[in-house]
Amino acid sequence: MTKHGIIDDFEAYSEWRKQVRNVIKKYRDVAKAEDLTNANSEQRLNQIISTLNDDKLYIAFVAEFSRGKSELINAIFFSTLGMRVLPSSAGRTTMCPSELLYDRNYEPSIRLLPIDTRSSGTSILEYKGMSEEWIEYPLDIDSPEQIAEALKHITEVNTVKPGHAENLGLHITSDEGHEDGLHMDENGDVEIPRWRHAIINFPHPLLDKGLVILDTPGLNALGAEPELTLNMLASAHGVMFILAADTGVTKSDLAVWRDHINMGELTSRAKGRLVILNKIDVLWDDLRDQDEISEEINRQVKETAKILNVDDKMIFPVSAQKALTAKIRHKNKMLNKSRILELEDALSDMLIPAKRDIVTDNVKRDMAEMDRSVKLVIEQRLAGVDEHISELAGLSSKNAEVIENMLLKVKADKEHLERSLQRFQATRSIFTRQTVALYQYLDPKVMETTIAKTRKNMKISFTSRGIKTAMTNFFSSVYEALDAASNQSNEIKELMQGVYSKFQEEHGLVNIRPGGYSTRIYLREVKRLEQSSERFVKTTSLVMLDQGVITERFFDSVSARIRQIFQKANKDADNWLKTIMSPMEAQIREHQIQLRRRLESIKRIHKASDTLDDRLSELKYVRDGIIEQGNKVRHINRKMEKILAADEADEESIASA
Ligand SMILES: Nc1nc2c(ncn2[C@@H]2O[C@H](COP(=O)(O)OP(=O)(O)OP(=O)(O)O)[C@@H](O)[C@H]2O)c(=O)[nH]1
Ligand SMILES: [Mg+2]
Repeated sequence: MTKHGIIDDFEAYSEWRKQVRNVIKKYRDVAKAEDLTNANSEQRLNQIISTLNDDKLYIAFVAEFSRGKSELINAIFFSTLGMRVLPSSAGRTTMCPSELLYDRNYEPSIRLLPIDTRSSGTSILEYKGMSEEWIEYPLDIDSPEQIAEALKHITEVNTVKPGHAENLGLHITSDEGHEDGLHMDENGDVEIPRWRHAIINFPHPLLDKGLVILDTPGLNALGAEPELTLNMLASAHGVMFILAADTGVTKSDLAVWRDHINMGELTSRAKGRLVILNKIDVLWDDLRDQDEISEEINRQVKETAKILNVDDKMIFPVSAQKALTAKIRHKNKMLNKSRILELEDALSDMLIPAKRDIVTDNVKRDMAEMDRSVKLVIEQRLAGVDEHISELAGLSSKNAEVIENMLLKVKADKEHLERSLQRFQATRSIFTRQTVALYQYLDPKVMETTIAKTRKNMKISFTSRGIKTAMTNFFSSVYEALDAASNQSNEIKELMQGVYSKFQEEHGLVNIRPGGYSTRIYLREVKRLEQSSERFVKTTSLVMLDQGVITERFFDSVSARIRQIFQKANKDADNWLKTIMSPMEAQIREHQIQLRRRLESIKRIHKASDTLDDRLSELKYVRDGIIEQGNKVRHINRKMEKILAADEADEESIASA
């Protein structure tokens, strides 16, 4: 088979994801048809399916201006449009961070968030939920020219007085030699971006399958919009850092690398980064032979690797511009020479298997939990029928007295269960009380108050030290809330464990141990934010004119992230509380059904309306049905395992099986 490019690999990955989704759907349908699920577990299964549906792969392109980020995106992803769609030109071009994605629920369009929204203290993330704040222009998907024209909006600027720029937290540099920052012109005006953020909704096949591309402006937007670094870059699966062969590694390239990409311990996902040495075509020289040129490129790669302190293999020399031309004009030789294919392979080798692993792990974990409770129900059904069979088989004759005794025993069992159920209802109210407390600790609204308080404290303390204290206090409150939630969830778990074991003891139900709720992942995320904040306080100098505004913007994005974490923690707690209750409820329901069935059948024998043999053969028939249920579930599970374990080469054989 030929070597796959990123486009083929990504298609194969989405095809695989579709298979995983389908097999889970099948599981859900079978389990439902066999009455092995309840409202909660169905909801959980649907959730797993919808997570697989909106599974996204984020790739961000980051660099100083004019290194060729936009051109590279055009070359890798958009050459099929037959032209350059993302604006790419000398000097500063992309003026606002631009997300390229596709959401079928919306018409193709470019949506732009005005720059003045920066003064509102509301994050981009939050604005995403307020469609009326964005200016929208439609895209005509049949006309690449119209698309290219509409995308030019991302290059737009406003000319304003410096005071206005400062109020928006945009940094003005007086140092002319400095590449980043805004400069004043001879009239004392500055050019600032017109837009704060752009979302391009475009039905490209890869975007449709969940790829999201983030093109960033070189114009120190990362510094100005901390949300990009804290949120979008931190959660990206891949970050591409671009350098240009004609400029080498400049001071400001290094600053971008150090501040936003190579953040050491802050980004544990070190493998999701690639360094691209673009514009190698400037080294193509007709007077030199191919070997000499390669040697020169290698030399630059080595030097770059040394400066950045990374492995040579992490650096990919390419020519984005030649690659785009070669792809559009179908020039194979030039395409090879552009070396873009090596980069595309590396990109997909790095991202797609990692993404598959994450999906596989999540599905395995979620489905194992689901499967345990389904199997418990089957086990219990089987045990119930078996008990019933041996009970009846023990009756050698229709001795009226024996049958009468049996009837009394089953009745007593049933009453016992009903009494336990009443107790269970009483526990339920304790349970509810405790869950309310848990929700309270994780309440995003409570966090809102803490955020507001911190913001106020920061406003009145303009020293680094004061800001540092406000931040430290803020993080302490966050940790406190998470700790309290953790303790509360342990209490709930213990309560439920007590209820479970009592039921097991008294009614011989299958042994289930409730799972726990862990705040570990949120703590890790908060820790990461805290580290970024510490770095921020340390590196933000007091010399900056607009430090107050910058700090505020920074805190806006920290708090937006915290808000997100609490929303997630809250939702997870909700799910956990459901999973902790539902196996218990499922078992009790099964137990009730069985007792009723036993009572019924003994009554019928008692009234001599049924013979013992009839009842026994009926029960054996029921038993076979239960075994068949187990087989069906096992069969789907095996299929799921096979799909999850398959590597790319096996895929077609599974798809056709
Ligand atoms: N020679 C050469 N020029 C390139 C290459 N890639 C991009 N360029 C040129 O470099 C300039 C900047 O390219 P852009 O794609 O706009 O760069 P960018 O990194 O997106 O820049 P900003 O949007 O300003 O941050 C344009 O004039 C491109 O034509 C390349 O591979 N070779
Ligand atoms: Mg650009």
